[in-house]
Amino acid sequence: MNGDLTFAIIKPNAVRTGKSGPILAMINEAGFEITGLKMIMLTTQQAENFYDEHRDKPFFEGLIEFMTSGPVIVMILRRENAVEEFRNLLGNTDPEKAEPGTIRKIYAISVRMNAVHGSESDESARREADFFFSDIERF
Ligand code: IDP
Ligand code: MG
Repeated sequence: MNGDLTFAIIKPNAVRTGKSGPILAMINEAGFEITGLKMIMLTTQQAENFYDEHRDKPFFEGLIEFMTSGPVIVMILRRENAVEEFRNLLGNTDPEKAEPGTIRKIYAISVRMNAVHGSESDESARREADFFFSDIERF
């Protein structure tokens, strides 16, 4: 059975351009409950640890530079089959390949600046939520 928790980040390009509100509305309208939320500035070390699996990729350095370029909004989201449903709402990593109506199709400005992160598995959702939220910051 799939879990009911996922973890998301509204990335710097979307926060900077005032898209947080419309993105949060899309998330709520898609049936997700927000059970943790805060705006933070990632340190380089936090961003590198968060994206550890991509350390050897050619885009890693640019990704870390981007993710630390301005405030982000980190969130814990709940709904049935959360990880898969949220990835469906996000659309493809590359906005040119994303389906119409998905968050990335609407708000991404490039593959790197693709507006929102969503966990890829129940295991990474737990790891990522624990990375950013203490017990008393979850509701
Ligand atoms: P995902 O966010 O859809 O799970 P991943 O492959 O896990 O995609 O990549 C993590 C993030 O790294 C992407 O969301 C995007 O911001 C960035 N990224 C991935 N591939 C590229 C690329 O080819 N060029 C630039 N940035 C990339
Ligand atoms: Mg990923």
